Amino acid sequence: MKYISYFFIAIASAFLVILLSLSSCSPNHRVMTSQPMVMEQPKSEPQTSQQTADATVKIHNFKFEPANLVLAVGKTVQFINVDEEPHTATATDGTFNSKALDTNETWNYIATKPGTYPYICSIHPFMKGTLTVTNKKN
Ligand SMILES: [Cu+2]
Repeated sequence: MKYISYFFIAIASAFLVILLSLSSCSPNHRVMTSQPMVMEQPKSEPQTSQQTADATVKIHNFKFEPANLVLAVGKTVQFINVDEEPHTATATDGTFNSKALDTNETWNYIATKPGTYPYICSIHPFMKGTLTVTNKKN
């Protein structure tokens, strides 16, 4: 008789283990099926950097195009790198520094002080350009 009761206890505990594993599975399943639908926020932010730029310098084939740009004070120049290589627009006197721009990345600089600012790409210092900021209000 002793052995039979042990046998039943063993069966009962095995049954309990099965029940527990089933019940621990079912909440996971419920969570997966009843997850609320999250609507994605529409990304319709306008590219303001494009609208506010008054001039553009394209960085193309390891060159600044145009290499010489004249800009009135208060105006914005946008640098855009269309090369596969990263480039920067870095004034040699430290007035501005775009940091590295990846392909198709843009960087805007607002001309704040009249003067002539030679600049290079700090990654490829043979790349040279000049930004001239004038006093004109046009
Ligand atoms: Cu470069």
